[in-house]
Amino acid sequence: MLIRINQDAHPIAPSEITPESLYRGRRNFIRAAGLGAAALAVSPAFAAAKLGAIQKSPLSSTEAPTALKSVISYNNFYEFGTGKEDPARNAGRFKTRPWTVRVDGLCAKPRTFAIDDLLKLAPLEERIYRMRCVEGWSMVIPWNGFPLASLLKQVEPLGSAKFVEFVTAADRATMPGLALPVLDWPYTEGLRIDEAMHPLTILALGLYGEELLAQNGAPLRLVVPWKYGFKGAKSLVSIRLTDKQPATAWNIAAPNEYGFYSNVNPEVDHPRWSQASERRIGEFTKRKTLPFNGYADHVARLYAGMDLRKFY
Ligand SMILES: Nc1nc2c(c(=O)[nH]1)N[C@H]1C(S)=C(S)[C@@H](COP(=O)(O)O)O[C@H]1N2
Ligand SMILES: [Mo]
Repeated sequence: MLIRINQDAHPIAPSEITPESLYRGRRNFIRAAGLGAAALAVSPAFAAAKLGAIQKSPLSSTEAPTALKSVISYNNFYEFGTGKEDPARNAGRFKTRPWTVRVDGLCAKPRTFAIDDLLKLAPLEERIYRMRCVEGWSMVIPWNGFPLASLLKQVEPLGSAKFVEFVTAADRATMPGLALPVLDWPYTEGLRIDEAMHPLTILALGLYGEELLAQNGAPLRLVVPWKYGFKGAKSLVSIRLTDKQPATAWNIAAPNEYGFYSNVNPEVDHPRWSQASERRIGEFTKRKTLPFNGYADHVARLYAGMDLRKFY
């Protein structure tokens, strides 16, 4: 069962965590053993390719990144099922190439980008970000990507563009979770334009120096580190500039639980989960959750004068 690396029960004991070197070694072994497309297809964890040159960023956290094994096996991606291990297990038929993302709406130069266009658009950076899920767990993930602003500038947003809407893939043939009526598919998300243009907001194409695996939102996903994880829409197909606040899939599903802003706020509990503390995957004692997930110095000013209990 060499290729089934996603079967561990969580929480993960430190002793169970596979160091990255071992993960790479195992993958190289599988390649060397000549296992073909069929073997790779059942385990998207082994389909990733190494990314090119990656620049370090002063916006990275200095905290220790969560073990790669946890990052790729403990996921929320309901299009592949609602269990934490479902995405890694069920994403094997999902195709991430060829892939295009449409960027349009209120802009002068709407355009469809292929993944290779995106890779030429801006230098890839490493952004080590704290990530916090509304369910009460957190990770530190070394994303590889570039500011969303670099992409938006290419299409020349009009002054009337006040929001950005994100729409993600919804392919019934390869995403078994779409058969479940949990969300109003496709998964959609939104940001205010100033949030979208903020330097912390990135599009990620990889993590740990390799292309994203399907379970993490390949081939590209949004990452907004001061907001709850569900803002980070995976496997994006469309980015649209609008003048109205976009509807979001979680807000449609449960408006009293998920607001448009979704800023990490230890003082505003989710109706079912306290947001005051969190469990960092790989650790046992809980940590206190920080306002804006620790990014207050960067982003608190975006919300000056707003009642963040009302705009949750
Ligand atoms: N398309 C899509 N994007 C999604 C989700 C999803 O179910 N579908 N889940 C969200 C939630 S709740 C979280 S916490 C993060 C998890 O990202 P990760 O699995 O890469 O850590 O993805 C977010 N993006
Ligand atoms: Mo989440």
